[in-house]
Amino acid sequence: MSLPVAKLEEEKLLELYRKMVLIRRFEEKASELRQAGFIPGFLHPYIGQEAVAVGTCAALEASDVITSTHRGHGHMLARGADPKRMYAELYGRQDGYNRAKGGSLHMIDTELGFLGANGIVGGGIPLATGAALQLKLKGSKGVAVSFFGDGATNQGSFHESLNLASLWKLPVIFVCENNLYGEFTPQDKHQPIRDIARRADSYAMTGVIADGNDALDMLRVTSEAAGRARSGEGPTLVEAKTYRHRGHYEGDMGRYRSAHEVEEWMAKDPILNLETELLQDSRVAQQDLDGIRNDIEEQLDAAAAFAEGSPHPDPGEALEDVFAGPNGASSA
Ligand SMILES: Cc1ncc(C[n+]2csc(CCOP(=O)(O)OP(=O)(O)O)c2C)c(N)n1
Ligand SMILES: [Mg+2]
Repeated sequence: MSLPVAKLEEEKLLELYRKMVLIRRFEEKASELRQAGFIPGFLHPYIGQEAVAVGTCAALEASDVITSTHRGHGHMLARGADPKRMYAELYGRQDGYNRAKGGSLHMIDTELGFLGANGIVGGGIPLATGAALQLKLKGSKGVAVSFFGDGATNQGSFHESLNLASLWKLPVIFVCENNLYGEFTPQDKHQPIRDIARRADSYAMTGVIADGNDALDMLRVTSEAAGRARSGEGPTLVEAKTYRHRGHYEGDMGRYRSAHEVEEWMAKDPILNLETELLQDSRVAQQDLDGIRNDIEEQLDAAAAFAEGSPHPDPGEALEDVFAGPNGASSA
């Protein structure tokens, strides 16, 4: 059951809406820019899953930290990242978040508490667990959140992290985005259970199923989990049931999914659903929503222009900020 819309102030509701539309349009535009040849490499679009990142991050404090996945743009934007510097990173330019050394799969901004996208499936889970240990040892009330997919819950890193986090009562929230597929493999062909939240039982921690297409439900569940974590009660495993609208990566046509299944989930579009709910309740006017959408278009046009105008990095910097150089020499 989600939070009743009536319980949230308009400003907060519109902020949830704005962030979800920002992610959706950022990703759609990134896809166009990639097709037009501006962005090299792989992109894994987050379209369809926006409510998970936005609802979860809305429950966090600025001092909390998150770890992400190969499908990480949505998490980073939900955390408040600047689309200009994100596009510049995707373009491989000097003004990108990591001066073009992170790219889509390893973009990071520790100042935002965004401890990185991660090309290693399940790789962010022990990082968040370690960050939670640090927060606990420092005596802070901070919380670490790890986002990961259904496929990642078959990795050893998931099980090892949940085990220690529960044993040491670490302030961490494990958010599994169950979008029903690991790459091209449906969930019933890669694991013998449907409800991943059940895996919490093995580690004596709270497991919760949430509607991953409902930002308000994600906000409610995360607020409760963060409350437990901050008061020393340890970790929670949240399973967000959701769906990616597009293929695994840009260019994958997703032909392994039935048209019926895709249609069913398209009808549960998290942005359209929030929009309908807001308008039905007359909490906001259509023109408020249109205004938000127009601002986002302008912001993203400016961001793409910024990326295009940013210089390519100097090839002489290639060995800076890396841990191993030629002959094993460290330049860090
Ligand atoms: C350790 C590791 N194994 C395999 C891969 C290849 N790979 C990339 S994404 C992916 C599927 C991950 O599925 P899931 O965790 O459900 O995330 P989703 O793509 O659905 O968001 C795989 C197997 C990888 N990047 N890292
Ligand atoms: Mg998946």
